[in-house]
Amino acid sequence: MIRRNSVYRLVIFIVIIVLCLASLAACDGPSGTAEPQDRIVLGFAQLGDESEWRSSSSADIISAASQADIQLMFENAQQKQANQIKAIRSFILKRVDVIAFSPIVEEGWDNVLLEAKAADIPVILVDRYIQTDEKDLYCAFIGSDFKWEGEQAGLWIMKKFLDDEGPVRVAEISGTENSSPTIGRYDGLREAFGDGSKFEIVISVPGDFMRSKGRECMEQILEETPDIDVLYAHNDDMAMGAIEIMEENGIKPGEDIVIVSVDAQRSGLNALKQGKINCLVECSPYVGTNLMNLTLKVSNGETFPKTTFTREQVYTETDDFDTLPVRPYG
Ligand code: GZL
Repeated sequence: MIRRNSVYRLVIFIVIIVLCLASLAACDGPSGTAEPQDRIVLGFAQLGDESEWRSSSSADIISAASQADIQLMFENAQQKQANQIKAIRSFILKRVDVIAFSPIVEEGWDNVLLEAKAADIPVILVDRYIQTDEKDLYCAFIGSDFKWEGEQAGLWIMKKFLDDEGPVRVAEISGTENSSPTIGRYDGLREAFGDGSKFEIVISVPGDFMRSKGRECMEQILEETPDIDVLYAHNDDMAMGAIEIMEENGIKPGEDIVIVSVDAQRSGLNALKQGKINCLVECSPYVGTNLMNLTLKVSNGETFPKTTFTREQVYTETDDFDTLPVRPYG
């Protein structure tokens, strides 16, 4: 009897131990709630703070990362490619899950992106493209179609001067040399005009997307080609700098010189309402949410689009200004 009782007690003891172990395994944490999965870590190398657009881009990415519960490592390269490369290398050393960046210029990325590839860390291009002969240095692109933007600027100018027999003299203040937006906006305008058109691009000066350089460029334009009909600026900041110089020289922006700009951020939209800019081609910096969704897909091995273009439109002097967008940042 004693023997049967002790066996019985042993069996009960073992069953209790097994049940306790099973319940511990089922309980994910002290509160019984699931331990938070390790958050995905995204390393983002922003190119700088050169413009209102860039500030909006940074704010949007930071906000979207927080909402997506993605741990964001954010580095600002202050418009230096070497700093962007250094930031990407730091992300590789830290073994982030995904790297994303806005390449300040199109070339010079092969070495660092080959290092990311060797470390098996996927790279997403945001905003701007790269030129490379290497394969698979990045897995996706999110941003704008810059050539489309340039074409829209050209088409609007052609419509504006439809009844003018020409020549129509156009001055251009372009963005950062060898960057995707500058290349696309430069080519797009010229393709819209076509060969032998009445539109003559009499001067093109690089303004690096900065307001201060937009001022310098406009001073150079007034010195070298004073009688222009149109100013085409590759972004609002340079257009605003040019407008300051025009007004300082007694020139009425939007009247004496027709102005077309790209971005349509706050300063551009305000100038449109004031009649100082005649046409704005939108370039959207608001890719944060798309970038986070893409980061999650890439990191989780799900299918994802190789290219995601932002939706953009054209705002002009004839629009109902009450319908113009209100910008969340910038
Ligand atoms: C365009 C972006 C450009 C903006 C500028 O996608 O790269 O850079 O048009 C910004 O305002 O500086």
